[in-house]
Amino acid sequence: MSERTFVMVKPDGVQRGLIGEIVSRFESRGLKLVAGKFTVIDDDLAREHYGEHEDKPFFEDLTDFITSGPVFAMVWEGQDAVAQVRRMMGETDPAESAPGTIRGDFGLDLGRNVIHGSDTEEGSAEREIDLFFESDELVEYERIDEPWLTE
Ligand code: D4T
Repeated sequence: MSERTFVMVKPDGVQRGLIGEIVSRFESRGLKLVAGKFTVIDDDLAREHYGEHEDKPFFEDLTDFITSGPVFAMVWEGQDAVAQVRRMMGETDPAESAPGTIRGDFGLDLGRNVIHGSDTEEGSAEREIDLFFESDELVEYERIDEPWLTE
C-alpha cells in the first residue's frame, strides 16, 4: 500500500555532507520525494517532536542536539514507505546497525545517528508530517518510473 513517511537528516548528517547520499538512496529505491524543507528546529518543535522521550535521561541532550544546526526534513511516499525507510536506516544505535543501512554505513554513536524516520506505530508518520509541513507544501505528481516499480 502506498503511504507517506516523515524523514529528517539530523544536524550531524547535514554537517557531514550526507544529505545528497541519503536522498539518493531513497530515490534509487523507488520512493518519491513529496516535500522537503531545510530549516533549524526551534526548542518548542524539538520538544513536541520528541515528546514521547520527555521523561528519559537523554531528553535534554537530544533536544539540544536536534536544534544545534540545520536539518533537512522530507516526506517520502511509496509502497510500505514507513517500514522500508526504517529498514534502510538501520537500528537506532549505529553500532548495532548492519552495513548497508544508513546508520550502519555512516554512524558510530547512538547520540549522533544521522537520520530520523517515522516509526511504524499507527499515526506516527501523519503526526510528524503535520508537525513539520503545511498541507500545501506536499506536492502531488507522478514520477515517470512509477509504472515500473510495482506489479
Ligand atoms: P529517531 O526518533 O531519532 O529517528 O530515532 P529512533 O526512532 O530510531 O529511536 P528513538 O525514538 O528510540 O530515539 C530517539 C533518539 O534519541 C536518541 N537516543 C535514544 C539517545 O540519545 N540515547 C538513548 O539512550 C536512546 C534510546 C537517539 C535517537
